[in-house]
Amino acid sequence: MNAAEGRHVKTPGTVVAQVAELLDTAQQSATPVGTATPWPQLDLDEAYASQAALIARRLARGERGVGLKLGFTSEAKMRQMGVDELIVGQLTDGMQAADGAAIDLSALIHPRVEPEVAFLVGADVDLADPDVDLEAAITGVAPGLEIIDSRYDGFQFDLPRVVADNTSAAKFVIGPWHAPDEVDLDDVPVILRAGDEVLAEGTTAAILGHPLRTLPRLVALGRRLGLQLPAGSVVLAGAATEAVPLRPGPVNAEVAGLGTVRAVGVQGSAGPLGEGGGR
Ligand code: OOG
Ligand code: MG
Repeated sequence: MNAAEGRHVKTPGTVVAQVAELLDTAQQSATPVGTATPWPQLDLDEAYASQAALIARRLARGERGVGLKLGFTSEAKMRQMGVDELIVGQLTDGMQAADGAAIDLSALIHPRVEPEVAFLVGADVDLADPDVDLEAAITGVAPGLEIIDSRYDGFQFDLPRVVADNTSAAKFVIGPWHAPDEVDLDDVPVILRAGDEVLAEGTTAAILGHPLRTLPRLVALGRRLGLQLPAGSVVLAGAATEAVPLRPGPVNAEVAGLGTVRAVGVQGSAGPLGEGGGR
């Protein structure tokens, strides 16, 4: 063994761009990247560079950035996916669905749904400012549903792969907003249901002990990566429970005191709301 072994050799930018293209195409065609696909050994910085290139492709197609999401802020999620580090992904308007909207399952590979707590950023937050206080800029708290859809076959990935894949982000839905000082986020129950059937249960304490604790972590990561949090941005703090497969039919997440957010899985292209959405 020599000292160079185990040290990461920088991956060329063209390879990083190719990874972004591969994952972007996988998402657009709802076709997973197979485990046999040759894959460069990206380190975490390169994986975030690839994520940035992936988002740049979506923005070039006319999508707009609307916020950031955290991943693996709960033990339940880390255990389920076999990873142990908090990660950040980016949200666009193309991923957002209205509360109660139909989610077209045929446009997704193997979607899973998870309950989230969402924050609304009410003012431009300068992440370059070392004294920035993101919590002070939060003007709304809401229950959220995130639909994740790994572009890798079998949801199989390591940390750089899931980061390059924009943390499996696919769709998200935000429920009713509340003023932060009117809600209690301290260890309150979180329940994911399909109709009356409970799919998963947890508490907001599963999210780093308290969802607000995600904010300084997001600031630190966002600063390192050069991300922006303009006024109006949404932040998803991370799932409080494991994710479960998204099936046809209604699904909802309830965060006690915050209310309920809903979506409906539909097979085939989503028709007008109510047509397959109402049952
Ligand atoms: C990655 C996304 C993780 C969360 O809330 O922890 C995430 C995945 O599980 O595929 O969104
Ligand atoms: Mg999530």
